[in-house]
Amino acid sequence: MADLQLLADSLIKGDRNKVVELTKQAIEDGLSPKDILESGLIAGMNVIGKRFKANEIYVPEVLIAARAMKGGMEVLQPALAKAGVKPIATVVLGTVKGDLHDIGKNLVGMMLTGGGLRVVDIGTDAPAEKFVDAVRRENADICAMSALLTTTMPQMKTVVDAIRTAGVRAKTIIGGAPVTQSFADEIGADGYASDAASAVDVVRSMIGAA
Ligand code: B1M
Repeated sequence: MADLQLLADSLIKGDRNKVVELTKQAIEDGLSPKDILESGLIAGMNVIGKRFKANEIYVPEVLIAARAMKGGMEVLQPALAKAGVKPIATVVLGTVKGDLHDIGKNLVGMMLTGGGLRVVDIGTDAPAEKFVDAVRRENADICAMSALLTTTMPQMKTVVDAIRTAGVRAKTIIGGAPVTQSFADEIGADGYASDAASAVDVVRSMIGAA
């Protein structure tokens, strides 16, 4: 019988092959796709998030765990769709106009995916219209922005304003090395997170799923 704790532990170790094998086995054994996702893959990713936040592990370990998670998700996705399991919310994520840094953004995306959210990544150097279009198209709950340059931080206000003017229901969250809570307050963003693991907690509380 498939062991979901072993699945979570294998994800924490970043053992992609084992994660793929155990996910397949769990499906074959008839476990519910929702349980495999929540008690296996997401449970493992939650541990990674907590350890990353506590500085017990660093970016490479998170990336390796996220790769393992992706392997498991590829196997699980068709079963989830068949079972009608929906992601808890949709997040449009991008790095703002003028900014090409994407390592942190990608980490945030991986952690959000690991937290059970659907992430639509619109890439780097994304102007406000691209955020608004994606939020509309995907009927997104959250519009998430990353910026690594002090010179591109003002773009976040442009996006926050554009989202508001567009009249879409999405809430906004910002982050990135130079970004602070007080800047988020100043530009009227709904949320701020200092790191990828915190982004999951903040987004979950923004959608009332904390
Ligand atoms: Co650039 N760069 N860079 N760079 N770069 C910085 C940011 C800089 C601090 C270096 C320095 O001078 N000490 C500096 C910015 C100075 C400033 O504005 N105050 C800088 C500069 C000046 C530049 C250029 C202008 C250099 C030049 O060409 N003269 C240029 C700009 C290009 C552009 O964007 N238009 C440039 C270019 C580049 C590279 C292309 C070479 C490369 C980027 C490669 C890539 O991303 N694919 C690069 C890199 C790698 C860096 C440093 C060294 C590392 C950034 C990084 O990836 N960190 C950086 C110096 C540094 O930070 N030590 C630097 C690791 C990553 C995991 O952390 O992105 O902070 P971070 O993400 C964290 C959190 O911030 C948070 O979670 C992540 C994980 O916990 N987070 C969020 C991020 N987004 C979030 C969103 C959220 C929530 C949390 O909610 C939505």
